Amino acid sequence: MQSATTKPRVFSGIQPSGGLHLGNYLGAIRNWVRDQDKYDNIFCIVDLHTITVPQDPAALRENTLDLAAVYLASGISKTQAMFIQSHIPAHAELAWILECFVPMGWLERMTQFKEKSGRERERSSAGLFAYPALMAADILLYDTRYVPVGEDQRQHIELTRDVAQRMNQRFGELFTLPEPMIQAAGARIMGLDDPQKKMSKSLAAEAPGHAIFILDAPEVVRRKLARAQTDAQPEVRFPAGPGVTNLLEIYRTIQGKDWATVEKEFGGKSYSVLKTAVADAVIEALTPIQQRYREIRTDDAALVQHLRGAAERLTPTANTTLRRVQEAVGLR
Ligand code: ATP
Ligand code: LTN
Repeated sequence: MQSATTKPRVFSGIQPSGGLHLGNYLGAIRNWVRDQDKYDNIFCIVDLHTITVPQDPAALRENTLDLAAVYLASGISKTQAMFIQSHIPAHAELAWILECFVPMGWLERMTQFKEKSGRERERSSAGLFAYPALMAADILLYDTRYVPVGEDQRQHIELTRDVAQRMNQRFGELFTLPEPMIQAAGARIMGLDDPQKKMSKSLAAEAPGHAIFILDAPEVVRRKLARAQTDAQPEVRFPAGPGVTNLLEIYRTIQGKDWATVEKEFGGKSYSVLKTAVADAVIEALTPIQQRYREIRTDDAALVQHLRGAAERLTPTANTTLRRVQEAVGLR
């Protein structure tokens, strides 16, 4: 099925599982803002996925609104569809049907489940196990062509394609097959405390100096950068070690400069000069986002109304797909 516009449909799912960090911004959100006019986008805040691991209810509510506000503040246009997954019941309904067509063996092979359940497998929720079927439902409900994800989610997109193909073979053309859209050379920002590890929400929860959050105040940004790991050299020299390379990568990505330019700019300079320049660049990039974020969060009712409105507009599309599937399997 074709969407109403001729632009390809893109579905992005983001978990409201905690504060977004500089890696999320430079590696993902900024690119989505830049490319938003090329696609027919759906931005989904996947709260049903987030409860597959224990959450504090008040924090989940707060993180959900925060995520929506940060997206808008970062420049995602209000004309783009952005909604909360649990506001459209068809996601959970289609997920159930898909679960009945996904063999346990496929789910057991999922790397994310193995990693997240770890040694607590017996105690982890059935929802965590079935997570990929819900993700498949998100994508398939809207006849999605492309799904922007990190490399770690490729396996879930494969499973989505596999279950869609399996049902298409059995019942006729029910679903459009989606493709992953993986950034060829997106910035890969590393942890400030350990530049061998990718900056991530989960590591940030354990180590306060690991990540700069999009909503960090300027003095917090400066403090975290002042403590960031550098090299064991007296000044910036090339080839630089991972810590200095990461700081230069942050600076370079924000400023849109190439490597040769930043090497000339910082070669022979002290680490404190470098760190001050990085802090200035980060603060300059984040300050307008934070200002808009604060404005948006002064009116939560309007934000919720915006999200509800998008869900209402998308519901007929989601329900059309759901009905098609229900009829095919004999539920209507
Ligand atoms: P978690 O720790 O829960 O896995 P995360 O911080 O790694 O979370 P995701 O929610 O998995 O972030 O990713 C959201 C988006 O941000 C994805 O498109 C992902 O590729 C991108 N992203 C995440 N971390 C980085 C990073 N360090 N550098 C660049 N892009 C990143
Ligand atoms: N599993 C994804 C989040 C996610 C998603 C989706 C991404 C849920 N549903 C649909 C793309 C499309 C993650 O953890 N990043």
